[in-house]
Order: sequence, then structure tokens, then C-alpha cells
Amino acid sequence: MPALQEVMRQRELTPDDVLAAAKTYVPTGKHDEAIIFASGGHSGQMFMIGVPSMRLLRTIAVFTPEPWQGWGYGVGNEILEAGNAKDQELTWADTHHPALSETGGDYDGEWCFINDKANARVAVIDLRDFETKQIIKNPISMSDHGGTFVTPDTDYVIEGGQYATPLGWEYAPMQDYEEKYRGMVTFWKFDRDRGRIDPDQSFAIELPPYWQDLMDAGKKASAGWLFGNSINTEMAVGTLEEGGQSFEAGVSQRDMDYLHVMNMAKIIELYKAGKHEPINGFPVIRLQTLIDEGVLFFVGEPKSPHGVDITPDGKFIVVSGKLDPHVTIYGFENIQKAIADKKFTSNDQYGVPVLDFDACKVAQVEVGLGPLHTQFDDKGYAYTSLFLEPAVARWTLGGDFGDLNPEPDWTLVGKTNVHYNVGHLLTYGGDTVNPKGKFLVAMNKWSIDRFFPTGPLLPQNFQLIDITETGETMPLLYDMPIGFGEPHYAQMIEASKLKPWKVYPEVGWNPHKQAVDPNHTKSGKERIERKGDEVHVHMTVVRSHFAPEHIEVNQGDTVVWHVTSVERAQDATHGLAIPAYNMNLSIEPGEYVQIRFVADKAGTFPFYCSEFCSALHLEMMGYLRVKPAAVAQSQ
Ligand code: RUQ
Ligand code: CUA
Repeated sequence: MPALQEVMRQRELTPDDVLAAAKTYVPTGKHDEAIIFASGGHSGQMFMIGVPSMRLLRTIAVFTPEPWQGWGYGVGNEILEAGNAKDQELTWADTHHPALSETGGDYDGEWCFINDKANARVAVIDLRDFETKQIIKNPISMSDHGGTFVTPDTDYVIEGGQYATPLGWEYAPMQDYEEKYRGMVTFWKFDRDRGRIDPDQSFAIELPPYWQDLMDAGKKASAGWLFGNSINTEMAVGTLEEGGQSFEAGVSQRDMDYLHVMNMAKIIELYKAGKHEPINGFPVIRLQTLIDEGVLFFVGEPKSPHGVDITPDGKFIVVSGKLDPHVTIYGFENIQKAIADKKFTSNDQYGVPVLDFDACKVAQVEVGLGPLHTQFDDKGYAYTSLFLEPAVARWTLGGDFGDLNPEPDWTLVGKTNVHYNVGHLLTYGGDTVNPKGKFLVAMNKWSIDRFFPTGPLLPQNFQLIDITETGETMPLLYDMPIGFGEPHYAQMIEASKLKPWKVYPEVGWNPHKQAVDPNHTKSGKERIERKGDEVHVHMTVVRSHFAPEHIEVNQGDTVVWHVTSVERAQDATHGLAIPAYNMNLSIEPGEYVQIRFVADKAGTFPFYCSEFCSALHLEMMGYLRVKPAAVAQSQ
């Protein structure tokens, strides 16, 4: 193809570049085969990204008000407020780990959960309309990190803590650290029929004040168990000001921290049997109860561990120690046997039995510097991110699964350099019982020279890597700048597993109830009704007008504005921007929304449609007139 050769010459592209482009290019009108749901880091949102094109498809507003989606500007406010920390309003979050809902250990494409590390909150997103339906503030913790992770059928959403505080986060001096500070894991019961977490069936467990880090729920062979990492088993309290050690130094002194092994099925039974006490009104199973009932064990893990990832068959637990060049692989059967044989080397200072490391360990693979997280594929490979190199390592899982002394075929196969400082990585379904292989994305924290410099603050870099071939070959295909927050984890699902609505199922649909709302307005029935101090506006929207267009109220009236889109055409979204009252709605085809506010500012306020919906979009407007109280009274 002479034209192709000419373009390659002019743009200085190598054959490998052109091959990478051909593997990722998605022509107009065609869709991506997979979708990434990425945490949005400090943006507090989630991002949907198409693969292999790496095009950003949309942001999902979660913890942060977002005007385009009308989130927190009249609608969604109660959901956001439910996440307040006591009386403090929160308008951002540090989202870390999205968790797609699972059935039988595989993504089912129905729900997504995500945590806020900064304030220990969890959100529920419905994947029919990609809207946040619920935000929950953890009643006993101000910090989480090991969340969200789901059990194989999404019965529970797991939220593990991070920085220890007294449970309920009341004041306690650092001298009281060992006695008063505690860690936790919270088990949020998910009610799939209602599409909500049910706080009344949820509970937490009290843990020693080690900083619990990532978690992963057992699956298949290990279903019913939960595994979690910890750092700061030193219980360093940070003595820099007294001439001692910083947290950085104090927290990384020991060579081993503790892998937490939790018998989740039994812990749930303890909760159901009432073996808990309330803290801040929330049921907590005490540490002593966990010890007495034999449902919590520790195993040493080297060194300042970060990721804990369970193999697709559920038989092995892979732990990466940030300061150890190996990944350590524990066998679930080995752990069970060590528990049954009481192979404890000691108890920790709170009395938790510590299992013999060598009895639980199956293998260690030297993967390289700064291993963090591991994902899997369909060929028996595991992939570990190496923050310090920075690279992605591919290694083989020991062949004979289930053998307590497998042949030493846990081996490093190859590495691909990434740019730069990779944190999490993800493969296609890479944390499920059914990983697909094919693509891997390195979620790089630094981009340095990869893009045009956007000032001193640079985007992160998602790098798409082709993992279809076996052996050492793992070519880099594409760089995607992420200039809107620092994503931590992400998951990739087949696009065909998602069943999004193209328009809301019926006119008058209330997305918060996922049902037709009795208050919706039918065409021809638009009206304004006064009920005491409340003025109810029953409005419809359709290209390109509001009905009614004139709304006159008295200063001090409460306006209850019911807006129904009678549109049935895909993508015929309207907005409703109300100046001075800081409101903007996104009214999608068929949607019913209700806003309520006190008309405390007198004046003339042109409201208008804020989505370019038609040729006469500018004409889609109306007037809200708020008559001053003095004038209204004199009439
Ligand atoms: S993590 S720092 Cu998932 Cu590696 Cu939050
Ligand atoms: Cu409706 Cu613009």
C-alpha cells in the first residue's frame, strides 16, 4: 500500500507502531469490545473507558457534585448528604477500588461499588443507567482502603480499613495507641432486589491497630474466607517530633507483617447469632470474640505487603511485598492444614494465633523491584506490577494445582517496561474465576515525558499491553493520559455483559426508585398548583420547549418542581439550568426528576435547557419570576 508507506515515512512510524495502531484503532461506528470501570482517584468519580481504543466514554458522578449529569445540583443531593461525616458536608472523595458485582465469581454486569479512602465511604452504582444510587458513611471508621471487594455472589461488599483510629474516631492520645486504636473490616450486606446496601444487616469486626491494607474474598476452593494484608504491625506511632522515627521509617521496620486469614462464613454466623456490640450504633464483633471463636489467624508476609490477590481457582493467595523482590504464594489447603494441625508459631500481642509461615507458603517467585498487585489470565500466567523498575512481570502459576508440594514451576517468564511507576494493573476479568487474557492495562502513576507537559502537574498514564502471545512477548500498544484525578484500581468487563438502558424504560421513570413515579406529568396535564406555602410545578420537556414556560411564585414559597421528559428518542437529553439557585438538571429520555427549593431570592430568572438538543435549543427556555415578599403581601 503506497499510501500507507508514505504516511509511515512522513510520521516516522515503525512497522511495530503501525501494528499497535491497527490493534487498537476502532473505526467510527464500531464499538469497543471491553469496558474498563476505573476509579477516579481524588476526582471522587468513576471513569468508563473503551478497550482497545482507550477512549474515555463517560464519567460516572459518584461522590463529587457534577453539573453535566445534574448530580448534586438539585438531584442526588440526598444521596450525597447521606455520606456526610456526622455534620460535615463532603464534596470530594479519594476513590480507590471499584468492584463490579459478581455471580459465581464472575462479573455479571449489574452493579458496581467503590470506596472513598479519605472518609471511609462506599457507593453503589446501577449499571443500567450508570448512576449512583447510594452512598454510605462507615459509622466506626474514618479511613478505608481494602474496599470495595465483593464475595463471589455479591452477598457482601467488603470494606477494609486503613489508618487505625479509635473505633468511632473519637479523640485518643498516641500513647494509648495499642490500647485504644483499632483496625476494622466492615461487611456490607447487599440486597440485590432493592439494589441497595442494607445497613441493618451489615456489621464490622474489630482488628488490632495494624494498618489493614488490601483485601480479597476467597472464591471457588477458598469461598467463604477473606484474606487481607496489613502494614504497621510495628504499631509505630510516629515519633519524628521527639527525635525518633517518621511513620515511613517506623512502619517498615519489621521483615514480616501479617496476612489476615478470616473465616468469613463463620464470622457471618457469629453476627447472626448476636455476638456483637454496638459502636456508634453499628454492630461490631470484638477482637476477643474472633480469637475465642477461632475465626481469625495471621501468617507472616514479607515485607511491607501491598496486594493480596487470589488465583482464579481460589487455591492460592498471592502477596506482594513492596520491599521484597518476590511475590509470596500461599496455598489455601496448606493454610487449612496448618489451622487443623494447630501449627502456630506464636500469638500476636492481642492473642491472635500466628500460623507457621513455611507451612502455609507454597512458593516465592523473584519478580523484581517493588511488586504491588497481581492479576491473572486464561493461560495460567500471573502478572505483577513492579513499581520501582517500573515494569509488568509475567510469571507462571505452579502447574499442579492442589498439590501441597508442587513442582518448582512458579517461574518468571518475562517483563515489559512501562512508563512510569506502575501502581495497579488489570487484565480482562483478571480478578475473577474466569479471566480472559488478551489485554492488560498498566495504571502508571507518573507519565514524565510521555505527553506534552501540562505544567508541573502531569496526567497519569494508562498503558495498554497486548498479552495474547505466550512467552516473553508482551508489546505495548497505547498510552492514555488520565488528566482528571489519580485512578487506583480498575476492572475490565466484556461490553456484551453490560445491558445498559438506551432510554428509560417508560415515560415518567424515577431513576432513584427504578420505577415509574406516580408524580410524573403526562403531556397535556402540565400545570402549576399551590398547596399552602408549596407551589408544585408539573412540567414536561420535549424538543424544544418546556411546558409550562412561566412560573411565578412568591418569595419564601417552597417550589416543588416535577420535570418529566416525554422523549423516547435515544440521546434526546434536555437540561434545566436555573440561575441564582445553583441548579442544573440532566433530564434523560423518559426520566422524571423532582427538585425542591425555597424561592428566597426575589427577581426574574430565565431558566433554560442546558443540553444542545435541537436546532431551536436556544429557544428552549422560560421565566421563573419570584415576587418580592413585600409586593406579594400588598396584593
Ligand atoms: S492501592 S494506594 Cu489499590 Cu495499590 Cu490504593
Ligand atoms: Cu432541550 Cu436544549
